[in-house]
Amino acid sequence: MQETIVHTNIQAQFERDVRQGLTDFPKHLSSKYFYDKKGDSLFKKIMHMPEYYLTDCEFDILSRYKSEIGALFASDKQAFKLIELGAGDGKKTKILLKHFTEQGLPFKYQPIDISQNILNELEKSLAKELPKLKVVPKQGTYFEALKEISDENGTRKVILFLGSNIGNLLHDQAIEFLKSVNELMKGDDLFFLGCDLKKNPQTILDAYNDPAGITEAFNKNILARINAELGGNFDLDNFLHWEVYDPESGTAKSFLVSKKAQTVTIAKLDLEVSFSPWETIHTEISQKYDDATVKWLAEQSGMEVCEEFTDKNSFYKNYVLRT
Ligand code: AVJ
Repeated sequence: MQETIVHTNIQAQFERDVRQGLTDFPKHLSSKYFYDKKGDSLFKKIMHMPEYYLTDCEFDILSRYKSEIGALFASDKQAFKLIELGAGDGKKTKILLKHFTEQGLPFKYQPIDISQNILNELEKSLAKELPKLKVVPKQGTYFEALKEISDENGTRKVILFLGSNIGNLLHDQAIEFLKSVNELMKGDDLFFLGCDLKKNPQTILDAYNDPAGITEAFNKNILARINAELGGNFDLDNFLHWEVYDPESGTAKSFLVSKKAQTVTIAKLDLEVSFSPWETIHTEISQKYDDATVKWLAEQSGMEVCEEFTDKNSFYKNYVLRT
């Protein structure tokens, strides 16, 4: 059975955020709005691009260390609930789910995602591929979902947060988020966190700047969404996708840059937005980490790093945190 979260109207929130972001200076829009049906499918394409190394690295780590990870999650063969925040298509998680099922580990799987569309697809594919697995999907944002994750008569919890999704948060927001995770965790509950690491800056820029323009389309999808859902008249060709990476802070930032002076109307918001030539809309951050920063984030949130797994190039790491 599908559990549904009672949320403050998603559409109303979208309208408020768009109005706020496009009337602020400098302008900004949140990357959480990339993910409608089109955005989900563009992100799937990104994960298959040769330049987007993150997915392959995490896939390798999980494949290589699935036994060690299983032993950690099912300590003393105790039953546990595997909760995944931002489950997506579950491609990487399925490595673990399959291995854990084969090993007869006693667990239930609770994927949480903002996209109902993605959850439905995931549930369908799991029913086919792993029919014995108990799946309890939940739709909502991480924050909403976290508030509602119940403590089922003390069953151990293992929370997955893969794909360097934490990288969309500024450190302050990440700490706030990790604190709310920590509040849920007791005893030997675990938090399994995927983090993209600092590396050659060119490798990072290439991952967010593919020549085929898939990332560009993904970034611009937020404008397409404003057009479709809020009656906007953005001409996507009048904007440039621009990526920068600061190797000191480890922050990659995405922008949409207005190629000329232009005015856009958003009918549903009764709003006119003017752009100067080369004015920016900041849309996303993709933070890159190192051990010291992850240790610091964990400590700021009342947790500690107790284990880590990396790939052969040390491009990416999965950290295990406990309270
Ligand atoms: C899904 C947030 C991890 O920041 O790397 C991919 C999204 N943006 N290409 C990332 C994304 C541009 C991705 N995360």
